[in-house]
Amino acid sequence: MSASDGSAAIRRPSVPSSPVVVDVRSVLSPPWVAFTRSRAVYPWTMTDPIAITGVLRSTPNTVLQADIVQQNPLLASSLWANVALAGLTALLFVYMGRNVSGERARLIWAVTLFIPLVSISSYLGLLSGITIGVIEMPPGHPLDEAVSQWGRYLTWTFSTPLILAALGWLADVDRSDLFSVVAADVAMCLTGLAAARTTSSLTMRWAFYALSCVFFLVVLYALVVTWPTRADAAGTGEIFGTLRALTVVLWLGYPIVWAVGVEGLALVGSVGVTSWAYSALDIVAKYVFAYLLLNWVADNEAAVESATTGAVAGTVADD
Ligand code: RET
Repeated sequence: MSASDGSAAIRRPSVPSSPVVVDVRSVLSPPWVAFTRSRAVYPWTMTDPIAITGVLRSTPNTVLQADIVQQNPLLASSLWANVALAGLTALLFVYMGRNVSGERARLIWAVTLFIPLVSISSYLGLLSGITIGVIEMPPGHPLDEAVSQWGRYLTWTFSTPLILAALGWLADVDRSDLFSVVAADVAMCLTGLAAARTTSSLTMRWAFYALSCVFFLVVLYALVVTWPTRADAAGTGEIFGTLRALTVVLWLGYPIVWAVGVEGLALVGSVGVTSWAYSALDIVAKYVFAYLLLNWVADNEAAVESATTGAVAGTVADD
């Protein structure tokens, strides 16, 4: 599938043409052409702006990387929408938390507030070009090159533990259980990052992907099997059930987007569409999730405070 937003990464032609040597400066006019060098490019890359940016990928310059975003309105809008929403959500959470006074409720509130704050940093990293880049795909991948938003996987290492900590404290799971699940979650994000950054071999990319899925299963097992019992015992079963359903369904969307998007099978060849898919998942998995949680905590502070304090105090809650 080719992108309608003009952002498709470059699909390998079935019959490769011979490379021709051109001076890239002769086909580009913006100021950053000053950084470019003459090099071999393939004729099919000459019409695609992202392809031309790809030609420049060897220049280690975040100005060029930021151009990847600026030249692609669909990609840029998927990032700016999240910066705006995360900002509004953070302000709303500060307001909603103004009357929360119990220690446990405040802990959940603080963790929840950090979810949009981490998100703003993540999206600004992508917008500024620090955590985005064009990478060459290994032989066998349907695309020659693709825009990798590797900063997403990196910052999930910080945001997803916050979500799990909030859920774990709500369900009053014990500290060792919470630690194991968060460790599996961090491993899931880092192996996902490794999958995205591996350019040497397609098999290795999918091996990292598979490993990440194994860690993901550990997280899912806790959310679906072990934590609900704890939440019932803590008296938070109902809200935990709602948030768990939201989390499980939405989190399953991320590996699916990876698999069908530009970094995986490239069934969706547009980086803008792939980015919007992640951004849409983020909006519900983070801001809607956090809003529901905080709203419930603000209205049910007594129930939160009366729960046993397994995770917070390091003791095991009664089943
Ligand atoms: C990857 C690819 C490798 C396989 C798996 C993945 C799972 C990612 C998940 C991400 C959740 C992110 C959230 C972010 C909020 O800030 C890394 C896409 C299993 C589940 C909720």
